[in-house]
Amino acid sequence: MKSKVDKVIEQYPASVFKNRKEHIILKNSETLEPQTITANTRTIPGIITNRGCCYAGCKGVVLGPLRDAVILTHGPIGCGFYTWGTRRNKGRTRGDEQNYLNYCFSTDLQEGDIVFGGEKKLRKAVTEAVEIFKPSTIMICSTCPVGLIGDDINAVANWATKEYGIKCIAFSCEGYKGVSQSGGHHIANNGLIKHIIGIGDKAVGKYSINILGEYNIGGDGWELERILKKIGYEIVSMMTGDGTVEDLKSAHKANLNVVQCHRSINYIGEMLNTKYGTDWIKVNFIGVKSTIKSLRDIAKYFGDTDLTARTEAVIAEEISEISESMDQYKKICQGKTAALFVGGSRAHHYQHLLKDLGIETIMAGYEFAHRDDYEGREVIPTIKEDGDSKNIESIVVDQDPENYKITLSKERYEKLKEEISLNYYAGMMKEMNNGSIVIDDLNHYETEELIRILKPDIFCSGIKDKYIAHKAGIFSKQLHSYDYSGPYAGFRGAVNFARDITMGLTTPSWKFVTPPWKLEPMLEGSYVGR
Ligand code: CFM
Repeated sequence: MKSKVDKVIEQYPASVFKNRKEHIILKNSETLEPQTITANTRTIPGIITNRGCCYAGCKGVVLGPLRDAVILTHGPIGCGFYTWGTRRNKGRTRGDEQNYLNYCFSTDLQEGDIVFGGEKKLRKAVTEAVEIFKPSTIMICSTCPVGLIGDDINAVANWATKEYGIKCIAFSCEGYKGVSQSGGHHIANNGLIKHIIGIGDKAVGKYSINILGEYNIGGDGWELERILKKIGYEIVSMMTGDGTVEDLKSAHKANLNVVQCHRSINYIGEMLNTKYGTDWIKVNFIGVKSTIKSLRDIAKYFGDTDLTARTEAVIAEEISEISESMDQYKKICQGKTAALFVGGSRAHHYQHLLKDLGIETIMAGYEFAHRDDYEGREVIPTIKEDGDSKNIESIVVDQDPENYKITLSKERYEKLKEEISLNYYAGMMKEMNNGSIVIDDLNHYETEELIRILKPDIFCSGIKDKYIAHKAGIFSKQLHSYDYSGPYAGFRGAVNFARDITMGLTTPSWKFVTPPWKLEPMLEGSYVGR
């Protein structure tokens, strides 16, 4: 019998089929060979992809949430504007500190600047920012035309550092570099390691952690902070949701790095491990069961009886607060199916929360993840061609003689490695059900077709494709911005998500939409635009 994947693939012309075949996998738990997927390859021109650009990954994703840095976009105004706040990374001002999240800084390059060069304008913008806002840090982020005309943003950053005695860092994250956002993550991570992390000397306590790859979308980071502080952890820095450069400076002092989004920040996790000896563990705070597991794993790392007892007490308390609501919502959600398509980690993380509600994920895909995010870090040495490696710097760090420390003995490390994801991520594919579909860089045509063939009850994705699902009479939930809701992480977040999903599923609207495949004469093939 033909599989669902075959049915999709056979509709492609042979040339497209050749390009896409290795990006679509039908999970087969029986095969003894590990299943591999092709990922992180350049988008084929002409395909409508949901991916963003390198600048979006650097400025929009990793640097954007930092409150106390002026992040100056060197480019035409659209790039700055569209990466300003639309990702819903939230931040609260503490005391009289600097907070620039409300501002959008851009050099607003015009045609004349593109022809005659934009460096002068950039210097002027830096001067203006210094005079008006007096920031201690300015980060300059390049957009496509800046790379094309060759403005030397590093020279401007060096000049500003000397001239104004501030920290001014240049990020050459022109949109066309690498494959997508993921190249931008790498550039931002390199910059933070080179210029910021390691220069602070804040004294930290025994249970000190950094939270890596948590961007406080819809307030997720605040929910994690609430739970972790209740247990007794000290959060040295959050990278980078509601984060600050000031906190990042002392991130190397923390005793453990807790990694939420592996794709966007695994470079920092690894570099901190090599340079300072800090271990990282992969966690997932999306989902009730996975939050519990993550909290237990962190406690296991520290191996302290009191901390473990406190962890269990907090878990019990939190569960008693939410279980009644979760059970109510579960009654409605139970037995439904979901298809997920998000950037580089949420298509995995959200499977856990959906499972808590009795919803099965039948398809999951990433826009720009790498093979290790699908298959696990063990495949990294076998990745032949990394689409980002051509024009994105890979930096190598050495042990820091003064600050390198080892927290665990060799024996305890080896023992613990068998119990928890220590310096390791297993990827999404291993946890998926037999017969489910894993798909890389899903395009709009495939979105339409897979919705038509699989008919999931929920399609979780983003603003670019949400309405494709709605036109098919299928509820769609945005997992990037949460459709103005959230937080969805941790315990209280799980209830918010359950409520929103239940509302979406039970709204009568879907009954009023006739899916295009039920309309004559549109029985087969693509329906959007007809
Ligand atoms: Fe990580 Fe993210 Fe994601 Fe990502 Fe993103 Fe995002 Fe995302 Mo949108 S850092 S990879 S580049 S979890 S902005 S907070 S939701 S695509 S799945």
